[in-house]
Amino acid sequence: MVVKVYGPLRAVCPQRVIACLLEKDVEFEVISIDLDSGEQKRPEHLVRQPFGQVPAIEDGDFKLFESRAIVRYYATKYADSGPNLLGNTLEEKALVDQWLEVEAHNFNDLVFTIVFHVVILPTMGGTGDMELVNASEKKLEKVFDIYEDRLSKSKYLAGDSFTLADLSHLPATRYLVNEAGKSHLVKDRKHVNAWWEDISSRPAWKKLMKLMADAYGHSPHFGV
Ligand SMILES: N[C@@H](CCC(=O)N[C@@H](CS)C(=O)NCC(=O)O)C(=O)O
Repeated sequence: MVVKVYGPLRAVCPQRVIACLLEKDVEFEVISIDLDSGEQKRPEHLVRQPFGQVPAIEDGDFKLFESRAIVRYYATKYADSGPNLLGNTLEEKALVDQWLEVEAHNFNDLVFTIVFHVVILPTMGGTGDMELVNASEKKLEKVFDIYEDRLSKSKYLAGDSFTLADLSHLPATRYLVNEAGKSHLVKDRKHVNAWWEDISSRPAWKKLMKLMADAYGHSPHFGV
């Protein structure tokens, strides 16, 4: 059964799901939802995602939305094939959950604010609020300091192996580093930088980058 991922491919939240499907070698197709024209708010899509956002998936008769719930679902469903993205013991699994929560509640919104005001708004003809960007960057510096400390003690966020906790950071960090010109936040921190180099070199992530390049060339436009 080919998994249907309602995208678009360029958006951060669908990329979280696609990165997981590629890690697990699960066949999928991306059905692009046009965020620019507001297709995500139309009744046909609200049936899939009642909050009018992407991603949503259909896997046979099973439907699910919320990107982090979807990656947990596939990491569990295909626990025995491909890399173990969930941790082995109860404690390892709890650490994966802990860092997934950190990504969702301490990291994601700050990155979104920066990318929105530096990349998206100007593309739409608006002017970004640089005071807000600077304030968000200061807060994000502190979050990255905590990551630096953590990653000085363990190779990946939840322990010795790559898990959903790391995977979940890939799409937004790429926008921050590559599109918003904030690579110093990563590069200035030895362990965060090594972690980023490692996780963004994974074959599954490179496959996703190739899909992006094939679809959009070198200018993926915004997609957070
Ligand atoms: N918590 C949701 C957030 C979904 C979300 O923010 N999606 C963005 C794209 S990354 C979106 O649909 N933006 C368009 C909109 O909100 O109208 C998830 O992780 O699935």
